[in-house]
Amino acid sequence: MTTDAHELVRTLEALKDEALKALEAADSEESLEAWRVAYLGRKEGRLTLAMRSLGKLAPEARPAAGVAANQVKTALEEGLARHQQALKERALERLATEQRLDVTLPGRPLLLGRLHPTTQTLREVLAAFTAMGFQVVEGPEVEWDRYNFELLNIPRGHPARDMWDTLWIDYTDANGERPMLLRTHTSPMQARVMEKTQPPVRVVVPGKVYRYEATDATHEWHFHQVEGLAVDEGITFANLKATLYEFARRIFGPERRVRFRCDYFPFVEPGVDMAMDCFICKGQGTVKGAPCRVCKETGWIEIMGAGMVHPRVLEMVGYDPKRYTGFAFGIGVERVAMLKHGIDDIRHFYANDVRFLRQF
Ligand code: FA5
Repeated sequence: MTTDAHELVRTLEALKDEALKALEAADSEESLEAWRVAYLGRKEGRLTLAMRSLGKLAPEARPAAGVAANQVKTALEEGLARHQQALKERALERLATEQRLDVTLPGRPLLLGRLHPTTQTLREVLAAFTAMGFQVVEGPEVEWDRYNFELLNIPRGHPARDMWDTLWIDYTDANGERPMLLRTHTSPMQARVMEKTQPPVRVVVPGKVYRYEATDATHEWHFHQVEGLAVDEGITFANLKATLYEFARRIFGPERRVRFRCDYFPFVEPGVDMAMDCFICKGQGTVKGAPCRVCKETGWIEIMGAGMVHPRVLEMVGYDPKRYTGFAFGIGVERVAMLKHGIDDIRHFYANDVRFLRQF
C-alpha cells in the first residue's frame, strides 16, 4: 500500500472508533437518525466523504483500502441496527411495566346520565292518564292572549287575569295591544284542541309554564303542568272525581289522603282544587311545635285546579253546550314530585346541583 492508502485506512479506523463511541451516547430515535446522517448520510456523511477519496488513490492501492473502508461501513451499519433494536426493546419493556393492563382491577364506573326528577314525574303522570284512555298532545309555550285568557272566558279587563302574573312578550299589534305572552298555564290547549276536533275529546297536555311570581318553597317562576280535558255527551262531576281519585291512587298509593275544595277559575263551573296531605308534617300543620313551612301550616299541599268545563268555553269553540259537557284539570308536576319524593323546596329542582339531582 502507498503512504496515501495507509493514511486513508488510519483515518477510516479513527472514524470508526469515533462513530461507534458517538453511537453509545445516542439514546433516542432522533439522536440515532442524526448519527446516521452524520456518518452514513449519502451526501455529506463523513464515511461517505472518506470513501469518495478512495478514487484519488493510485489504482493498485485501491483494493486493499476499499476492503478496509467496506469493513468500517459494515461495522457502522451493524452498530446502528443493534442500537435501533435495543431502543425498540427498551420502549416495549417500558410499556409492559409502566402501562401494563391488569385485567383483575375493578372497572371504573361510567357516569350514567339520568332523567331529571321533573321529567320522571311528568312521565309517570302521563302514564297514569294514558292508561285511562287519554291521548297526549303538546302546544306552544309562547301563546296568544286569545288562547291563554279570552277563549277561557277571561276577557280583557277581567279581574281574574290577576290570578296569573303574566310575562308579556314585547310585541305590540296594530291596535296598540300586547297580545303575546309566555303561557301562564297549559289551559290554552283546551281551546286549541277543541277547535281542531269534535267530541269525544280525552287529552292530557304536558308542558312548561311561566309566571312573573315571587318564589318560595312551593312556587317557582317557571314550572310544569299537565292539563287534562275530557268532553263528551253525559260527562258529570262524578267522572271528574273518579278520574282524579284514580290518578292519586296510581301515583301516591291508597294510603295518602285527598281533599277537594271549591275554587274559582273562570273557565270551569263548578271549580275545585285538589290537595294531598302534607308529607312533611303528616297533615298536622306543625313540625315539633314549629309551623310547617312547606304547607304553610295548612296540612295540605295543592296539586291541581279542576272543574266542569264552563258552557261559555264550549260555545266559543263551536261545541253545543246543551249536548256536550266535560271536565278539565291542571296539575302542578313539581308539586307532585315534591310529594312523591319528600322534597321540601321546589327551588331545588332548577338549582342545577348535581348532588340533589343524583338522588332520583
Ligand atoms: C291553573 O293554572 C289552572 N289552569 C288549572 C285548571 C285547569 C283549573 C283546568 C281548572 C281547569 P293554578 O294557578 O292553581 O291553576 O295552577 C295549577 C297548579 O299548578 C297548582 O295547583 C299547583 O300545583 C301548580 N302551581 C301553581 N303555581 C305554581 C308555582 N308558582 N310553582 C309551582 N307550581 C305551581
